[in-house]
Amino acid sequence: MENLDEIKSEITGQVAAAADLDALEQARIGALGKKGRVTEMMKGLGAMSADERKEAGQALNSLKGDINAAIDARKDTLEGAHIDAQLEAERIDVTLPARRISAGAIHPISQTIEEVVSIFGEMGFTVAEGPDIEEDWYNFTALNIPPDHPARQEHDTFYVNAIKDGQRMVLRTHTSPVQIRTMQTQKPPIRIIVPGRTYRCDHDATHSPMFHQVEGLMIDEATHMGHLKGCLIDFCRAFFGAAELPVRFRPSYFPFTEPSAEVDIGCSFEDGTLKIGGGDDWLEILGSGMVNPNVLENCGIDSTKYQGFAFGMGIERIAMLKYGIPDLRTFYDSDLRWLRHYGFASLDVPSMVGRAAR
Ligand code: 2NL
Repeated sequence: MENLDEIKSEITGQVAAAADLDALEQARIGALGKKGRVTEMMKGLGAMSADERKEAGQALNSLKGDINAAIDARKDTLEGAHIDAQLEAERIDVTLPARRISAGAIHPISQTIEEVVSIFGEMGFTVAEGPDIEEDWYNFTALNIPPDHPARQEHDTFYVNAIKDGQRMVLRTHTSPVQIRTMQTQKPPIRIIVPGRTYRCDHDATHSPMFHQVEGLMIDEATHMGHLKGCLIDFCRAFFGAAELPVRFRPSYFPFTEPSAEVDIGCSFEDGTLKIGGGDDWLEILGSGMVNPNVLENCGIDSTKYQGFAFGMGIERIAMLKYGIPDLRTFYDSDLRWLRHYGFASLDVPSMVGRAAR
């Protein structure tokens, strides 16, 4: 037999010199693999006498054990080095300042619509929506405004090129057409709240060609003026957050309601600044009335069996009053500094509660 000590130092030398796990595996195969050096020597044992075999077998087994021990030790070292290298490569500096998160803000118009819808939602109203481009009949005629009615001029209507049934289509001048569509398709009792964009050809400090309205409609067999008053008084007090807010109903006229009433809330002007609640002044908040029987009949509802009330308000106006926004035009400027000032946080991010991030 060859000199086992020399073989051992040669192989353990290769093992110790293996630069990575692949090289180590090659060294193992070279010694202990199917055709490895030590394996080949094991094969020679069969040709020996019993005494020789015993001695050589023990020596070879001991050599095998030493080589395996050297491989295991080298493997531990290489794996440790691999993990150290990985830790070094993936090191992160946790002391670096975090990236800035710029949070968006809810526009005051959206916030105000949300508030109105939620107050009427608690009273059992559900939201209804409809198209911005309407047929003349839904915007005017069904609402008891016939073609020659003077109210048509007051509405400063935008006409569009599209024509349906010989009639020019219009940009809706109020959200009432949605109530008309609802009355045509749903059976009473009806309780809906209708937020949306509306359009009138008018542009100055207090008018925008596009603005927002919320209208409401309730129809049932025994709905009366008392329901209208209770519902709208509760709304005004909830919206302005004043339980004792004075609310006044002032006779008015709309073609689509009879009787009609404008709703005012109590306020005062001290040193030119408006204070809502108390005082000896009044501020108009919304228009309302009992739905004109002609309107019910136009929608196929039996006006001898059903009656109801309706109301409408301008969102920009009530948002300006509640949040102290002085200029209507700023709603549509898309000025981010304005939005950061008047906008609302969408999430309760600890440093931004109640307002947009600065
Ligand atoms: C206002 C006044 C109002 C209505 C809207 C309405 C709708 C139907 C039937 C009857 Cl379908 N009425 N809407 C009624 C009274 C007043 O709005 O000043 N809006 C800004």
